[in-house]
Amino acid sequence: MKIGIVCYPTYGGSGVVATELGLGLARKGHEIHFITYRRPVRLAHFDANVFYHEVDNEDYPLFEYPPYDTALASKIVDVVQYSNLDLLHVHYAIPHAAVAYMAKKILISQGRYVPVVTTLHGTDITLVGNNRAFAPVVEFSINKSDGVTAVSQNLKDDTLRLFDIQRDIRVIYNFIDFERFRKTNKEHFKKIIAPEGERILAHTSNFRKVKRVEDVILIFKQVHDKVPSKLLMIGDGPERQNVERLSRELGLTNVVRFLGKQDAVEELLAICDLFLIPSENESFGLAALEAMACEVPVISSNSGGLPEVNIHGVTGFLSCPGNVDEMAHYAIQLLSDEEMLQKFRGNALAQAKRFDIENILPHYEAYYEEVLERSVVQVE
Ligand code: GMT
Repeated sequence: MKIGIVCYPTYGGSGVVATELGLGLARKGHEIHFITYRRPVRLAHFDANVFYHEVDNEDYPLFEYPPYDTALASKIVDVVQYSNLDLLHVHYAIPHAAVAYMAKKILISQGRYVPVVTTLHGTDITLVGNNRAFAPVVEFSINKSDGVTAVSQNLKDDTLRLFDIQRDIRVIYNFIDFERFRKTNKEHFKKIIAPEGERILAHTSNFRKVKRVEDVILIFKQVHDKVPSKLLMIGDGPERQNVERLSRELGLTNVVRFLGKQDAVEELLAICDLFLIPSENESFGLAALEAMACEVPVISSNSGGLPEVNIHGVTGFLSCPGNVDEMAHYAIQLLSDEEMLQKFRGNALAQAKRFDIENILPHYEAYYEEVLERSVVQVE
């Protein structure tokens, strides 16, 4: 199949999932065309089945906001025509589902039909999409997609609750590539971070409000008071300054390390004992899955799709968003009991295996086939 993939090329989960999906499909022999405004972070190596088309977003003094949507629609039309794509898969509804609809209409006017699959990732529905500034367009473009997938059952339920959706939404879970995310021996590195054998906790995110990054520091403060430990803060974003200040105020400067954006997160996870993700909302929690694949149990909130990934009392513990004391209690309990920690490590790996990319890719392939078949009938 020749598939066009549109996504945000950044460190965000949706861009990561879209890129890994494309690369996985390319390994299976599909021809993949990424259409993005910058080379996606994880698209680092040459692959004969992978093509990259950069959206040329021309700036002009008249524009306060360069018209990304128009540039993207034009690029999609161009790539579909000249690379002869069978299907377009857009990740993150805003604005990609609407832009894909416009491109589809232009192509129809040129006598060409390209079916569009939209994957909903979370904030495009729960946070931004639900905002009145975007809602009518989000609803319309979901309904006009030829296929719609959501990365968790919870996100599907939210979408149906928040919008008037007339089409079926298929749940296809996010996935993990065990070639990359697995526990490797990084003892030398562990000794540098925790020379006294301290426990190592980690958090990864884009440091936006929805992640409740302050809670990570507050939980760690309680843990550190009871268990010798270090915290790795991986990623960057708007809340970073606030949480750096908070960690200084709490006297944690020497035990919390802010590492910024990191490409090889798996190497850091390899030395960790516990992962913290106390988000206000999280449609799936790819970061939690990455930790679990590296045998790191998870203390998370119970919001969104997290309970579909992290199993309470098995792979970690879940509490209501904001319940810092309970999360700290669970963390201390787990880190103080070596036998329990080892058991949870094994459970985390076993649960992560359910989301192995090898198991999930066939679901996307089957869904593409289904959508293509439906589209042929429609066109006839
Ligand atoms: O979490 C973010 O702010 C980034 C966002 C994105 O669109 O990249 O992540 C969303 O998509 C990820 C991949 O499907 C999910 O794992 C995240 O849970 C989801 N984030 C939220 O729902 C807040």
